[in-house]
Amino acid sequence: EAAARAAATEADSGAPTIFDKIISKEIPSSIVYEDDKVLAFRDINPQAPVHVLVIPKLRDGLTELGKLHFVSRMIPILMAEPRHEDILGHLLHASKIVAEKEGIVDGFRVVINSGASACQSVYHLHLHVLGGRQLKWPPG
Ligand code: DGP
Repeated sequence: EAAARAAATEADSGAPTIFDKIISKEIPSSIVYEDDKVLAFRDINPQAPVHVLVIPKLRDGLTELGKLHFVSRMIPILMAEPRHEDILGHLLHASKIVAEKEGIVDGFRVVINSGASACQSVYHLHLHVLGGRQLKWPPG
């Protein structure tokens, strides 16, 4: 648990993340859905038979926040303001499209790990879409 927290804190440097290279396709990923605003791709370390990440294409997870994303320890979802409602809603809607495409509409989970205490490891806003098995509650 301490190691996971340390890794999450380490990852929170404010620098561009691996997801920038996934968006630009410098790093290949298994894409499930893509449109002009979001990209959905399979998690490299799946925690369920279906484990897809949905991310906004613009760095820092939201839109138009400019230099803010270089501020260390900035948790993407905490940067949300009313003007970001469209992209936040778009991300949630995209998770529905992913669930339909992956055939998990009988039961699935959408998760945003936020900050070190939640073991966030990539500081680019992302929704986890998990399904394809019986999920337990509460999560660990
Ligand atoms: P979180 O802990 O919520 O920050 O989740 C980050 C997720 O990103 C984690 O489940 C693993 C995944 N991930 C990290 N690097 C890569 C990568 O290079 N490719 C893919 N497909 N997923 C990645």
